[in-house]
Amino acid sequence: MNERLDNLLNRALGELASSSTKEDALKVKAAYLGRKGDLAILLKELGSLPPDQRKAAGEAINRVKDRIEEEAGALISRFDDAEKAERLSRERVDITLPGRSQRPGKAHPVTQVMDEIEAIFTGLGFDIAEGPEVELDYYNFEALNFPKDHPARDMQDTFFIGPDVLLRTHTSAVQIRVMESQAPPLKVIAPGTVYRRDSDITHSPMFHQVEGFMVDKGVRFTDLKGILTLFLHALFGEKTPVRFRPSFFPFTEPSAEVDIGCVICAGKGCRVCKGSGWLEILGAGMIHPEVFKAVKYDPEACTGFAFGLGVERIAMLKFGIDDLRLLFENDIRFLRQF
Ligand code: 2NM
Repeated sequence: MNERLDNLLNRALGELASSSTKEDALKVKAAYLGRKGDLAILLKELGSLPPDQRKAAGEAINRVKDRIEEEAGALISRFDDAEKAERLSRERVDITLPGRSQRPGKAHPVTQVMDEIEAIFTGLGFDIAEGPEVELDYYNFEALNFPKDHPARDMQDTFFIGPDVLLRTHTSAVQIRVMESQAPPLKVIAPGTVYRRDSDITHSPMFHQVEGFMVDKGVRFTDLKGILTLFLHALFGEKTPVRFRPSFFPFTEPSAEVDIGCVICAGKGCRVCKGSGWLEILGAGMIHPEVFKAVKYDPEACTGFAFGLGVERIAMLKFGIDDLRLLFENDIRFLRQF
């Protein structure tokens, strides 16, 4: 019996030693320790031994069984450890790789300039007002003292929706609505989208304006000059030259156009300022008594100034954009630059 056990143990250890996979090792283990394995056969034979030899033989079989179990178990867990180590290195995650970054979105250059203009005027105590883009002829023209035959009212310049309904051509219409519903003193700007039947390299049928006004007892042309000069210095820099030229608008008297020294050539004369050294940037004036009458203000009791500007033009000058159409194409490669 002992010799058979020794042989069996040696064979088992030899087969385990030459197992190259976990599956091989499991087969060897089953062949010796399984229910129909070699050791089970020896155990069955115990009954045929003389009674005085059974105990020692049983213990010997158990020692061999324990030894094979121990060796097989150790080998199988070495295969398990090797497989785990291989999987860990194959599935390794490199936590030092930089993450995929996301570009934050930002405001369109026209919106950026609009926000900046609003910040300057709210800093001076102005309120912000809004109004409808589909407007009545009355608010867009009539109350603003545009004569019935004024060329701006022409079908050629204005998008009419009906005989008395149109797309607003300026945000001055908002100013009329504000004055109609509130008494002076008032300091208000109206930023917004406006529409004109104009489309070429320098005109878009849809563009943006900021118009503003201030009404109180004793507002003078010097207030207009002071506030607009301060505004232009805030927007283009303290050293920017500013000049006022006489002009004409139906809703103001007297009226002025406001120029700044050319930001492109510093006043030397270039293509953008057409050699003059100056850029027209604002229209302004003292609000016409007829406008006050339309909103039922007493022109003898209060005075006011008003102004208007085009946002796209200012954005082009501030950012050095030479083609208006770039502002409307929404090409992400262009927009990312601002
Ligand atoms: C301009 C030029 C001059 C203007 C006038 C008014 C109102 F409603 F108060 F009469 N709002 N905006 C005005 C005056 C606008 O734009 C070139």
